[in-house]
Amino acid sequence: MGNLEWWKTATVYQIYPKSFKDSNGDGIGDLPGITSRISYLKELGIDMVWLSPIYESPNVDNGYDISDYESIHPDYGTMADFDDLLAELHSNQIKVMMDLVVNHTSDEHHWFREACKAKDNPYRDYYIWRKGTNGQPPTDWSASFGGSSWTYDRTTDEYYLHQFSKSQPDLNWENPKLRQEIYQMMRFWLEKGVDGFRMDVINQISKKEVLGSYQEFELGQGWYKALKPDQASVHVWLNEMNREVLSHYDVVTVGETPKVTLEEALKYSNPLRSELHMVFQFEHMRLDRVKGKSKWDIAELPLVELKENLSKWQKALAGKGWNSLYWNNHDQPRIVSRFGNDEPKWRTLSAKLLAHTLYMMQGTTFLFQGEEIGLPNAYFDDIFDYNDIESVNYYQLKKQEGIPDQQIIRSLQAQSRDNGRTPVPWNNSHNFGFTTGKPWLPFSKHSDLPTAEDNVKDLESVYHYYRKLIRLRKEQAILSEGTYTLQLPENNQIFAFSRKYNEEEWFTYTNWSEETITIPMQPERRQRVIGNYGEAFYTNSREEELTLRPYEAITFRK
Ligand code: ISL
Ligand code: CA
Repeated sequence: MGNLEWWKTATVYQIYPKSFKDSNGDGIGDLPGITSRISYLKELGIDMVWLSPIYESPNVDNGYDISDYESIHPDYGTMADFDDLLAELHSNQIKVMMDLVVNHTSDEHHWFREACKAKDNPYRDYYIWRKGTNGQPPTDWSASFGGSSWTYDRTTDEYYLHQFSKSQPDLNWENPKLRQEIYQMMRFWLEKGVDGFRMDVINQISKKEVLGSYQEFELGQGWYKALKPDQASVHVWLNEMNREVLSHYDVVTVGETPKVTLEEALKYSNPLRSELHMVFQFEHMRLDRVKGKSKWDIAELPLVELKENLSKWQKALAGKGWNSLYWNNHDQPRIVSRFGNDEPKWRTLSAKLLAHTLYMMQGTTFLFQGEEIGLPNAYFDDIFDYNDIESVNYYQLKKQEGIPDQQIIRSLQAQSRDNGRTPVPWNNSHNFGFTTGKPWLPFSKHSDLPTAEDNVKDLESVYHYYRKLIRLRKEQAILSEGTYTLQLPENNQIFAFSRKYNEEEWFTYTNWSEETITIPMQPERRQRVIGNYGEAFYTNSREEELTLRPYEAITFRK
């Protein structure tokens, strides 16, 4: 392969530390737990680990509310445990990406405590303050997890802005001193040797342009519509961050950018602009809902729209920016339960199909813990099992509106962020080998839970399929560099596309249904690269046709 940047053929594995592996029996996953599983990660073949926040935090939003950026939460261990983990991963050629949460801090952060003391406190301007109007918040914007996005501070008689919970006050990026503090904190981690950052809601750090306008919004959606992301200054600040910090180290960066458009993603990931390497876009995560409604109004996935959408991103960023490729993270339901089929009969096949489809595209692949074994959704049917602040607030709100429990639980089962946060089942021993104590969150209630150990033993498992795909992406330049063309765009059961690189051409066919389907195919395309039904494919079909079995995924080369 040519001089392609290493991260273009890489797979990044996201760890949600709380649920990965507990080492001391307190029911909470921790850093030594991660260190104890490095050989599992190494075998899988991943290049980099992204750690969800491990910093000091009151855990109102499970660590996305940070009270000290430069210390480790005691639940996860000590700084020495972190240094060990980093060294061990590095000696296994696995890089480390940290979660950078700098749109907001926790309200327990020292900066915010100071800021609340007085209007002339030196930290006051690290946050965003406005006067109320007639005893009401300055605007009627709603926060992401419910309630107003303004909270009143009695001492100084002003409101502070928060796009998320009231325990997550938004930082004021207009303040150059604040920006320098953040850059200094980033250097602290870079000097330790970390290899990159995933930047939480980074496209929402600029608010100046919209402060001052008043609009009415539905609860939980307000900030989306009011506080427009991707303002011009975001690009200016990222460029500054790049110049002052990132460019001095060998790092990879990915911005989490909810609501990002193609046009904006092209800016963030254009190498000539020196901002980020890539962003997480969310359009494909919003297709299985009632149009115009919130994520809780679930609908069936329209495959044709998913194909259109992913293909649009493939086409538009090719040669101009770079795509991230993901199905799962700690905010999303499990993909095998969501876009696949988690009935015992189909779970393995459909999990492989989902992996296959994504890993044949162009971009950097992100794999979320548990996805590599086909872990299904949580299926909690008791409201007390839910932990996530967004889910709990949603339940309370709907309850007040008089919506029956059953209906609320149905939405939570489909969309709760807890779906992605259940502990990893490692083996079939007590508590699935995750902890000797009581797990902080129940395991998935699905009747047929896969375990990591069974997956490793079984060469036909989802895990081994991911292994093959991850390796293929490193060996085959066509996957990182080839052009992409959607095939059969109108077909609502088959997702098919081709890749082309120099003289080489690959054709991927995936059947997203339980039916056996025959489609036209040129006869010369019959050299199999990889498929989820093992070696054989339907050879008894006519030469110019291909028959795909339920959830079959296969790639041919010409
Ligand atoms: O999960 C969501 C709502 O269902 C998303 O809209 C999510 O809030 C958004 O993608 C931002 O997520 C990130 O920042 C949040 C944190 O709660 C998420 O876990 C994090 O990934 C605030 O820090
Ligand atoms: Ca622990």
